[in-house]
Amino acid sequence: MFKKAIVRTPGKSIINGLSTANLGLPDYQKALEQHNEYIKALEVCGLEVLILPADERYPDSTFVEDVALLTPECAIITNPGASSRKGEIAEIKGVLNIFYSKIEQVKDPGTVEAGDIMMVGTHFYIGLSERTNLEGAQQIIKFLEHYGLTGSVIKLEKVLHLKTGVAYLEHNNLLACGEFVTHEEFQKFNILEITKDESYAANCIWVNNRVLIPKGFPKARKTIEKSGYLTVEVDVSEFQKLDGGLSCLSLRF
Ligand code: CIR
Repeated sequence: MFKKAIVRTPGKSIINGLSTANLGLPDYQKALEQHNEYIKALEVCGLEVLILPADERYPDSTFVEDVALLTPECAIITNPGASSRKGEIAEIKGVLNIFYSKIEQVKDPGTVEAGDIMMVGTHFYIGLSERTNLEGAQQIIKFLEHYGLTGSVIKLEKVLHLKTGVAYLEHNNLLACGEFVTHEEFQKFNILEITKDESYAANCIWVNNRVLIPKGFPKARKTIEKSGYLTVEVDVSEFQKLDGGLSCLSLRF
């Protein structure tokens, strides 16, 4: 169970965020409203949410998930592969000091964005992507092993981050889309398939027996509800325009 979450309010500079989505520019006001709804949804799931102020210097800083991996044993600050996002790590350090006494940090030439890391109990799958390299993944695995946890790497073919296409919903259930549906490493899970036309909905988050899902993906919602979960729908259209999903918007621990 998670108790807390950290989020960062989007800034006006969000319109300059990185994107491959081709869905147009995000609307700042709408993004703010959606962010508030997202916070409320986390609170509905029982989380106490720490809301960090907007940081205009970093257009993608609302995607706070990417800059740290939070485990029950330690926090690991990442080293984003996107150069425009590197400065975000200095900002998160001070915040994590409040909650964690054990803090590690990925160093160059290793790069990692934690959207590439999926936690399954005490094991962490690390996607090798354009943002996360093998050196970075190996540093993460070393830190994890130091604290009695484990990690392994998964090669990505098409998606931005591992969790763009896969989400662990506990109880051995794995939401998966595209390249991950038949991925060898994931066949031990009960795969709940998300069809390609609703691929954005593969990025859901399990929070204390509920599943937050993006608004507007009825097939995905049905699949998840049929598996016994209560869902909470959140409209995150403005973040989708920047390739960001539900998981990217918070650090949950
Ligand atoms: C980026 O490209 O870095 C942001 N526009 C989106 C980050 C999404 N984060 C995630 O999937 N964990």
